Amino acid sequence: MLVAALLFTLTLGSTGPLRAASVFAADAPGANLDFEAGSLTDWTAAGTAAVQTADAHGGSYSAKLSAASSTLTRTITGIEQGSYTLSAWVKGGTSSNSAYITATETGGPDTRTMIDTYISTTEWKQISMRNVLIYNGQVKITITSGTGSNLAVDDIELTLDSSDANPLANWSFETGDLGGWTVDQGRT
Ligand SMILES: [Ca+2]
Repeated sequence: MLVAALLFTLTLGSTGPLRAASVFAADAPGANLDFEAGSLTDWTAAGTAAVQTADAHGGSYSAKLSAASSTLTRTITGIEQGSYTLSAWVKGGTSSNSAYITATETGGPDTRTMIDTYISTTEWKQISMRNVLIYNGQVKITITSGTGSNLAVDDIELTLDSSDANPLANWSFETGDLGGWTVDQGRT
C-alpha cells in the first residue's frame, strides 16, 4: 500500500552559521567600557571608585575600586536577544573570594563570576562569563570589590556568541507561498 505523505523541509539561508561579533567592544565610541573617557561617564559608582592613570590594561585609564564594598554599575540597552560572553580585564589583590562581576536584569538567569580565582597583583588577567542570556534587550553589569580594596578593571567587552534571531527563511509562510521550502510528495 502506497502511503502518500507530504514532507516539508526547509533550507537554511546561504549566510551560514551566525558568527560571533563583539557588539560592545571596549573601544566602541562612547561606550567607555575602557574608561578612556578619563572619567566614570556612563557608570554609577558606589563606595570608592574612580578612574586612574597609574595603571591600565589598554589606553591611559582604568577604573579602580579602592575601598571594600565598592561597586561600579551600568546598564547597556538596545541589544539583540541571544547568548553573550561578558569579559573584563582585572588586576589587584584578592578579596576572600567576595569580589565578582555580575550580569543581571537580562530577562534570563543572573550570571556571576568570582574574581579572586583569576586576579593577580602583578599582571592584568582577563575573566570571561560565557552564556550570558539576554532576553529583554539589556544587561546590567556590576563590578564589586567585596572585601578587597584595590580592584582595577579595564577593557570590558560584551560579545554576541549566538543570536536568537530566527535565521530560517519564510518560517511563518508570510510570503504567501512556499518560498524557502521544498515539497517532497509521495514518499513511502
Ligand atoms: Ca583603558
